[in-house]
Amino acid sequence: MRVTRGDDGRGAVRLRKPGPAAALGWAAFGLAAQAGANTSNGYNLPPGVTEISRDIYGLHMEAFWICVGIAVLVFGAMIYSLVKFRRSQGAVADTTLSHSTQVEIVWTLIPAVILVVMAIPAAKIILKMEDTRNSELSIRVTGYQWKWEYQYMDAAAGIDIFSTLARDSNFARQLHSGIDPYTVPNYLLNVDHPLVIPSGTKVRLLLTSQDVIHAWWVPDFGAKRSAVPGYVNELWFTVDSGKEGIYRGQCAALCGRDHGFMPIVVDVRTPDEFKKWVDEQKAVKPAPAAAASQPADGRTALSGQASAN
Ligand SMILES: [Cu+2]
Repeated sequence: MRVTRGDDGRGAVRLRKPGPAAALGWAAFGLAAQAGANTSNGYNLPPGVTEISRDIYGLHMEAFWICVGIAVLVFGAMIYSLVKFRRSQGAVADTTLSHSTQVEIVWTLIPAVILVVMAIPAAKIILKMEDTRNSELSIRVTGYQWKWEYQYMDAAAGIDIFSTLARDSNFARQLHSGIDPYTVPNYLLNVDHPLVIPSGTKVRLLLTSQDVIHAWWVPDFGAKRSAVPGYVNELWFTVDSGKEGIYRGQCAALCGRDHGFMPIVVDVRTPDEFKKWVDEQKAVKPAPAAAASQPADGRTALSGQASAN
C-alpha cells in the first residue's frame, strides 16, 4: 500500500501501482488509508483533526492496550504452564479438582471491572457526539444515488451544492476506458464540488436521503452517520484551527450499483477564507431565495425568503 501526499500540499492521495503482494495489503487496508489521507498511517485509525476523532482514537487505543495486557497475561500463563508442567518433567494431572468458587468469583469480577472501566469514557464520548447544541454553521446533507447535496444554512444560507464524482475518476472507471486508474490522482476519492467549511467552528450536519440509506463518513473528523429517507440525523464536528486542508471520505452504506462512486471531499478553510468563499458563491450564483425574488414576471417573493440571505 502506498499513500503519499500529493504535490498540491493539501492532502492529495496518489496511488502508486502495487506489486502482487502489496495488492493484498490494498484490499485489507487500502480503503481506510485512502479515506483518511491526512492523519492515517494506513494501519491504525486516524487520530484525526477534531476533538471527537481524538477521543475515539483514545478509546480505541485504551481498548487495544487492555487487549494486549490480557493477551500477555493469558498467553503467558498458558505458555508457562505448558513448559513447566509437561509430562517429560514428571508432571501428573490433577484429576480431583472439579471447581473452585473463589476462582469463579475472580474470573467474573475482573472482566466486569474491565468492562466498566471501558464503558464509562465510551458513554461520555457518545453523549458528547450527540450534543449538537450551540453549533455555528448548519448544513443540510442529502444523499442521492449517487451524489451528495449540501444546502447551507445560517450565515451561508442559500448556497446549494451538488457534489459528484470527479470527471477524471468517472471516465477512468468505465469498463474498457483504457485509462489506468493509477494515473488518476485521488481516484474515486475526488469530487467536482467539495463541501467547504470553516475551521474552529462547530459545524452541524442534518443528514437525510432522497432514495435509499447512505452514510456520510469522513474518518479524519471521527464522523459517520446514516442518511435515511424520511429521517433527519444530526452530526457535528469542529475541525481544529490550523488543520485547514482537504479531507476525504466515502459513502459508508451499501447504497446500490454505484455506491463506490459517491466520495466525500471536505475543504476546510480558515473562517476568513470561508467567509470570502461564501461571498463569492453568493455573487456568482444568486441563492434560490434571491432568485425567486426576481421572477420573470416581475413579482417579488415573500419577504421571509428574501431575508434568509
Ligand atoms: Cu451512498
